[in-house]
This record gives sequence, C-alpha cells and structure tokens, in this order.
Amino acid sequence: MDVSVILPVVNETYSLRETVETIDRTSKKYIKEYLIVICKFTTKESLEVIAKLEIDFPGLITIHKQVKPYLGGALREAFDLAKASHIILMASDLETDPNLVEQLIVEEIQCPTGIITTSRWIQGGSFKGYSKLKLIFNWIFQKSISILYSSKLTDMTYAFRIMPTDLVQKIRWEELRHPFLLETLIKPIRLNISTKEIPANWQARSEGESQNTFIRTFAYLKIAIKVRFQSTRSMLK
Ligand SMILES: Nc1nc2c(ncn2[C@@H]2O[C@H](COP(=O)(O)OP(=O)(O)O)[C@@H](O)[C@H]2O)c(=O)[nH]1
Ligand SMILES: [Mg+2]
Repeated sequence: MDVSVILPVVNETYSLRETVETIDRTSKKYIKEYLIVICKFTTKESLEVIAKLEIDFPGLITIHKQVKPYLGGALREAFDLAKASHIILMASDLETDPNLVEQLIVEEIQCPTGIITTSRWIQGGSFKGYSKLKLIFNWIFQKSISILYSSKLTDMTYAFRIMPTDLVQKIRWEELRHPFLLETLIKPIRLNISTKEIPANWQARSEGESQNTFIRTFAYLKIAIKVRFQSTRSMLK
C-alpha cells in the first residue's frame, strides 16, 4: 500500500511547507507522491514555495495545473492522476492536521477497501476559532445528513480522509465547488463502502483566506438529497 497525498493550493506558503514536512517526518515510507494542484489564482508566493519543495523532495512532488474550476475541479483531476493505491484528501492550510496522516494510513492498512475519515465532533476531536453560530449550524447539518443516510458518521463535510484510488476513479463525480467534499463521502456510503472515523482537532487557518463562503453551505443540502435517492448504478462511470 502506498499513498498519493492530494494538496490543493491557492494562497498557502508556510502552511503548505509544514504540511509536507510533517508528513515526510511521520509517514515517509508510505508516500508515493505529493500531488499539488494549482490554479490560475495560485499566488506567486505559493508557487515559490512549491518550486522549493520540488528541490527539497526530489521525485516526490507532482504538480498539476487544474483545467476544471474550483476546489471540486482540482480534486477530481487529482483523483484521475493519482499513481498510488490510495489517496489522502486534505488541505494545505493546516486546517487538516498533518500529524494525523500516519494514523489514517495505519488504520487504512487494516481495511484497505474502506475509508478512514476524520471527525471534529467525536470524543477527542475539537474546533478552535469557529463561531458559536457556525458550530450550531454545523452540528444541525451533520445530524441531518447522518439521519438522511442512516449513518453513524458525525462529520461528513470535513474532507480529511484516506480512500482507495480505484474507488475514487470509478465514481462519476458531479460537484465542482466545496460540496464536492460531501459528495466524496456520501457516494461511497451509498455504494456500501465501509467507513470509520478517527478524532481530529480543527483550527482555523493562520494565513490566507478560505475559498468557501458560509452562505454557500446550503448548496451541500442539494447534493445530499440528490445522492440519497440516486440509483447506485448511475454513480459509476
Ligand atoms: N487548486 C485549488 N485549490 C483550492 C481551490 N479552492 C480551495 N483550494 C484549496 O483547498 C483547501 C481547502 O479550501 P479552503 O478554501 O480552505 O476551504 P474551507 O477550509 O472549506 O473553508 C485550501 O488549501 C485551499 O487553498 C481551487 O479552486 N483550486
Ligand atoms: Mg480551509
């Protein structure tokens, strides 16, 4: 088993470097590549950090400039390019703690056809720097989705997880914006793929800005309802 770590980048600099360095320190033996996805908005400062990473981690950095738009577009193209047996979906802004990558991989080895995903809501997980109002909305949203899907999962929108590459390559994806992150879990759930959560501590990024807006959160509901009633055959390529 080996891993392609997918890292979408817009405005991250030291956060991206720390992400790669931490994973290299803790999980080097499993990593086949860091698949960095850039877009036309990726800043000059970020591109400089990426160029430096290419020198410091020879042979391990793959750079892809996305053609499709938005975060979903970036990740969908990365899925098709991934060379390892598994992909890790995460961010480069340190909102996905790179120290957890080793545990994700070790747990996945126990069940390589399933998905190990992270949760900020289970025992041991937490949010830091999230407003009370957002927390309430998040909790209600998570609860609604888990009821809709009769699932025990507690954090389906936090996209920090490990998945088999053949699975992500055979699913027909639809979303291009952030709701894609939810789609990457609910389609596998409908396809009866096993899932397990481990706790994660979330902390708001300390550099750059999110590409997501709170008001768009409601778009997640649309894909949640659509996929719930979609035939599983139509989910596959
Ligand atoms: N390549 C690429 N990366 C993106 C895009 N949108 C977001 N990202 C990156 O994906 C990660 C998660 O996105 P972010 O905007 O922080 O979303 P949030 O954490 O859900 O609010 C960050 O590292 C972003 O820089 C995009 O359109 N293209
Ligand atoms: Mg973020």
